[in-house]
Amino acid sequence: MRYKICLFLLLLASMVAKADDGYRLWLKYDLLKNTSVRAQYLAYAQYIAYNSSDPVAQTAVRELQTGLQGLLGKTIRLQNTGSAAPGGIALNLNSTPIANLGTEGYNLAIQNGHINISANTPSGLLYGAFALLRKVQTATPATQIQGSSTPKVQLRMLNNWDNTNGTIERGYAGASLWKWYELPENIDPRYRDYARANASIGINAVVLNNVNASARFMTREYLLKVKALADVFKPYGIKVFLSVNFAAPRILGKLKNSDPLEPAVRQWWVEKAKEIYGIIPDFGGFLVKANSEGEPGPQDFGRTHADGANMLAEAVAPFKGIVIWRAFVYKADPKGDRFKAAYEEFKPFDGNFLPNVVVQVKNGPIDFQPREPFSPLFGAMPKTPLAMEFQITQEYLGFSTNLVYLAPLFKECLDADTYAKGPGSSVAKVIDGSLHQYPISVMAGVANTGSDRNWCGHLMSQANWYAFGRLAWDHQLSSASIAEEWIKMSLSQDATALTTIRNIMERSREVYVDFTTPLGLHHIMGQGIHYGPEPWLERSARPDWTSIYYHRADSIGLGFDRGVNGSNALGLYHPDAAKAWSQVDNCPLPYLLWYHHVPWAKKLSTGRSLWDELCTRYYTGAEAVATIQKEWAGLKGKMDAEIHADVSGRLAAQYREALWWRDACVLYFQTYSQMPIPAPFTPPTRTLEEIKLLVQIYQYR
Ligand code: GCW
Repeated sequence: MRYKICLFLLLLASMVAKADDGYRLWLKYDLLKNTSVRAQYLAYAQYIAYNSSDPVAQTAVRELQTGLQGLLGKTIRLQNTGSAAPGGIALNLNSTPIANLGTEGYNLAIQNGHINISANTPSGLLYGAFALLRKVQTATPATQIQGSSTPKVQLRMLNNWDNTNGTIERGYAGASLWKWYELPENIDPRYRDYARANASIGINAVVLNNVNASARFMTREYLLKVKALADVFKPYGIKVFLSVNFAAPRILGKLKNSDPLEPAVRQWWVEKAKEIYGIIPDFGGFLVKANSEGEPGPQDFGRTHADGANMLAEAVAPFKGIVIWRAFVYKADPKGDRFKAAYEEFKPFDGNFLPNVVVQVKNGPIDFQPREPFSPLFGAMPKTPLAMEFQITQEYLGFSTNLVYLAPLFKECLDADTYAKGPGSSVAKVIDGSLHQYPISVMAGVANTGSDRNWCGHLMSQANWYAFGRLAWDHQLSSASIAEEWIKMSLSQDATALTTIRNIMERSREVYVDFTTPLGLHHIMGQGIHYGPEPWLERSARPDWTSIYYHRADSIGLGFDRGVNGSNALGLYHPDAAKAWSQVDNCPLPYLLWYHHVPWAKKLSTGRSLWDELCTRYYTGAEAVATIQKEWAGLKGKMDAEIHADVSGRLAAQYREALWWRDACVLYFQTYSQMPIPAPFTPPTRTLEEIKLLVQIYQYR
């Protein structure tokens, strides 16, 4: 009897162990199912040789050994020599640097019967090791691994919006990973797992705390905690940065103000920088949100963004630190156009920043909407390195109930043409520094990680973290190829599953746009929480936090006129870029209501009136979620059951939300258009009042 119970428990344990909770992300390293490819790599699995004892190189060795042992099902011995005997893998730090590999690139080659991973630096070896692992994981034939790769952007960075109390601003995957109260003494093993996940996709910089920053991070007490994290990240090639509160000299230093031209204030920062670098010698620098949404800044004292940024830049310059100054600024002006705010405040300072200042610009002119045109600042600041700020966390994209693959959104912005130096001046070329020869290049993503067991809340949102890293490394990768890699490593290598999931991912963002903000609508979501529809929002603490400010619906039509007769935000772009959007008749439909106030009855290129097209998008968008649900249901048995069930549940929730959006928006805009819901769609069964009440349950305030 006892024996039977034991057997039963063992069986149960093995079943439990089998269920996948998503913790391992894309780094599962389960035995490679493709036996022929596995055999190809087994031919190189006798040893891993290395010639560097640097901690980062040692990480590469350890990761490669752990990963390959799992994937190939074989113990692999380590060898501390540069041996090039056949049958193994050599991690080889070049004794003479190879020019085209730069400081972080790597080369993979098969030579004399062994795989050779070579690089000029330990970080290069680490990225080479992860690249080889990726090839094995995705069952790439060994004959196809050769080649080199170098990152296009220098700092590939996550911005965590984590607070000292353990919450995360706009975080939808649990609490902060950083346990401030336990640090620096206790090191949660998750810190290391976070670092390895980042390193595996090429991320080499992390801002730990929210840009709405507590001054506390500048205290010695907290800096020691930060050092503890930096020590965990360093062997993974990751540098730590902090967001700073501009008023820290007043708050912590008891100075009378934080005026950047005040000598005592400048001295306070000089001393602070010395203290920080004394504790964390390879500290990266500061990220600053100043004079934005109530945060303190130089303008509080009649000074400029350049005055503020340069003061901090001077303080960190002796230590090779940098200052990343955010351009996310806008003033409450009912007559103005928020679209133009960042451009108007920053463009005049081009050329006035010190060389170690980077200005970080959100991808679009407003705020991480499901679709935005690229910010007009890209291409307009040739003398100031501009960093890209993408948002990986889905603040306006349905939190962690919605499946939205963001690589198409990132690519759309990166591939857009600014025409700054003629055709082909893409945003990507601005960001990677090649267009204007910026000395520093940065791509940042606001992180979607948290304490949820699967890190990202929605399992499919792991793909957004992954895609961000891959694109920061190489913005020329296609969103489909990134999706494929991720699916093969995270979900399934079954050919039909792969195609189905990739197709779902590739269209998911467009589906989300259709059922929330089609045709260029924007910023009509629930106030404050930014969840669910609230197009009827008329009053708020600021006019530019309402919905009516953006959609401008009236009895004539819908949309924001940003042309010459309107706000003329279009005039901020290079004329060749603006040309594509400036005429209502040939403005691409995804951007139509961003730039034009269009009559309800106006015939669009689809042959339908604006009103009919709007309804069509809301209805087909919502139904597309139902289709995705069905397709996903068909994948049962093709992947881990727990993961499949979790995504199914979230898709069902997404469909419920899609119906809210559809009903809320068509009923609300109908009060202006006064037109019927076109066939074949049936009008919502609930009233506008009913949907308002329903949605209000979520708009806690
Ligand atoms: O997207 C908005 C968010 C704020 C955020 C701000 C910013 C950190 O709603 O929560 O604050 O942007 O980017 O500074």
